[in-house]
Amino acid sequence: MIMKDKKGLIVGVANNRSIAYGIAKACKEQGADIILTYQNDKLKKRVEKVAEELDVKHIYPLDVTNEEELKNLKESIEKDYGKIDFLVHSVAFAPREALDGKFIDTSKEAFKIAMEISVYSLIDLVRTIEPIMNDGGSILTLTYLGSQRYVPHYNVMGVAKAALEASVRYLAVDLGERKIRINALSAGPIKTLAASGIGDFSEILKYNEKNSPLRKNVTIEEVGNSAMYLLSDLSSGVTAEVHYVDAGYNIMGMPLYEK
Ligand code: 0WD
Repeated sequence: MIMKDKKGLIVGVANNRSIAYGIAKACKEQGADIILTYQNDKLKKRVEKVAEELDVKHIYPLDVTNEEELKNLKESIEKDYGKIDFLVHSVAFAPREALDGKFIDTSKEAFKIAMEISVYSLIDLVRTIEPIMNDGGSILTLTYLGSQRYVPHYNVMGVAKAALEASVRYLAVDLGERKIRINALSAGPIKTLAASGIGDFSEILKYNEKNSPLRKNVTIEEVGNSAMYLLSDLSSGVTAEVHYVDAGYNIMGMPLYEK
């Protein structure tokens, strides 16, 4: 049991198709004790279902833009669990109109929202939770190739993910003093609630399946297993890294074609 005696907070489960659910399940299967949050009352029921399945004792409300909820979360975890060993940030959002059409038309408002929810939330969450993490703990956030390359419709979210990956590097130095590690996992496209907001997402899925070295799309189980490695002591020498779990798609310089 790779995660035996480890306790961890996983933020970003919306339902049982979420990447965060795949991560929670993989960690649970390896013996971890999981703590979950729900964004709002609309999502609470679905998170409760996941909690029941994964034997999660407590779920707490957390909208990452709500400082009061964040403060309460830290206090509740400290009271109910004591110190924890790992933290997963699997949250992103941009207004729908910014994920379609041209990047040049991104409004200042959409830019601010995308940066606040998808990037600043990591810094805020890490600063708040770090005092209740054990030395040698591990933190993981979720990113996407759109941070490095042009991907149709990803637009402002690509810019946010670039800022997220840079934040991981800066946080890694601050956290390294306590041997706490932080990494980003860059997942290939997966059909989830968040992904359904991206224009023509099914085309992106088809293209990746056809053109990745493994000729397939990845599953939340595959992402979950790789995430579990990064959250476990098996990766104790790894920090500030962006790890691709995308069936190899990121190395392609040209689409595959049939002769
Ligand atoms: O193809 C994909 N699905 C990929 C997703 C490829 C590569 C990376 N990712 C990233 C996403 O950008 C995100 O950072 O993985 C992370 C998780 O996304 P997901 O699993 O694809 O999507 P989903 O199941 O919808 O979970 C994201 C959740 C939200 O769901 P909705 O769809 O309702 O926005 O993030 C949470 C929420 O539960 N979330 C928030 N949580 C707290 N406070 C907030 C907020 N303000 N906003 C969104």
